[in-house]
Amino acid sequence: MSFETISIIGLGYIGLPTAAVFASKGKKVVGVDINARAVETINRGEIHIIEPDLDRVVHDAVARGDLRATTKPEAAEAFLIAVPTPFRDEHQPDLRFVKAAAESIAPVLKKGDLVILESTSPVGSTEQMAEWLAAARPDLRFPQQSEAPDIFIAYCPERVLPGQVMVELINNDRVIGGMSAACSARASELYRIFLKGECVETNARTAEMCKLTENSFRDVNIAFANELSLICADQGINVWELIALANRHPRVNILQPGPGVGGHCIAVDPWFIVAQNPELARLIRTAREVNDAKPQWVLDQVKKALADCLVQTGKRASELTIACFGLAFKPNIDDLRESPAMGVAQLIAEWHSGATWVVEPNITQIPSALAEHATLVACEEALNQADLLVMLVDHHAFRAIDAAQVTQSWIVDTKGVWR
Ligand code: SAJ
Repeated sequence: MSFETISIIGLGYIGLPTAAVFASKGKKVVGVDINARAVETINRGEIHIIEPDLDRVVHDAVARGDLRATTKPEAAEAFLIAVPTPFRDEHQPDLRFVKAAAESIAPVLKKGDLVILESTSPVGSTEQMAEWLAAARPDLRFPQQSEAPDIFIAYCPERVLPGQVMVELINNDRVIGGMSAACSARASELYRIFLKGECVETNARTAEMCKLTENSFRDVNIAFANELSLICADQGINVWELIALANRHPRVNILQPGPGVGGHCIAVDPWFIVAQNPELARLIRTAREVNDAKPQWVLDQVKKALADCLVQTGKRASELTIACFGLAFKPNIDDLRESPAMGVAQLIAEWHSGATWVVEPNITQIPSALAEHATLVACEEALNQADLLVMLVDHHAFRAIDAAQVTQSWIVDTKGVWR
């Protein structure tokens, strides 16, 4: 049976692009979100998130009548759940939104439907979701109850890079973790509607762990680079040169240090592994701790540089201006959420008695968290007038600055731009 109507629950950074891509293939897509404003925005053919090319695809799909948003689930042949899975205190995963999404679709489920969980989730979440669905619909048979179920269920994690979602969504291979082989086959059929990459089938638990593993792999590797940056600073070695040299080895590929690790995934997902296996996940936990400690270390470097500046210039701290370059959570985007650069800028602004300036070419207004203690200035002004420069995000615009324009003697460079 082909899928004529597809419902996406959660119209955020993953759900909305996925909805738009199915609609672009001529499917009738019903997007569901509890945020009424997001629903209204989408139904006007506009978007409430920032992602290159998404606006055009959503606009066209809504204009053709293939994509429609609502706050209440409706009948469909396939349901994809793409809601947030944050963590609570002590880094314990919080599945409350998955539960609410499952319970909201339960009343409209019918024999033959497919339910897919896409949200990053701890191992066992898909089985848990299946239990919630079964409890709500005792009249239907689920994969944990029958080899010939009425409802097919799979876990299929998203793995797209923010900023390149519309390309990666279509081209990346997809891990398909069905609760049975039949569930996997059904889910693969769904993704093949738009996927150019391969559907690689496995079971639900392996697929859940696979998603967590991918982001933990990156976190551990960034932690290695961040730890090297601390050791090199202590040893008087340029970490950027060191990494470039080590990476000349055919089997070495070290990532880049920075002010810490941000975003909504890499700094979160490893904790899901740690929460389930606290005794065993020692390296994964330590990597998180190393990366989370980096902003404070950067502040300490700034304090040392300012102390030196005070001695050399004979000025008071209140007379000196510190300029922070970059606030986004990574280069060439305007997303400031969960950004270590924001964290460092805040630490500096709250500690420093003089002026703190921030340069962020991707925004036009200072974020409220910084407004009280910092000022947004143009790049030129910071280069011409600030006493101490702190490089936090290696945006293209900053890499393009001519070395002759950077005349300050006091620089803390977390990205190796002004090495
Ligand atoms: N970072 C470094 N050094 C590096 C690379 C990254 O410090 O060498 C920092 C970035 O500045 C940023 C953080 O790490 O603060 C995360 O950035 P990222 O580009 O590594 O990843 P995200 O969070 O944008 O997207 C990741 C991706 N996962 C992997 O690459 C394994 C993406 O494919 C996932 O879909 C996404 O998480 C997600 O949604 O889980």
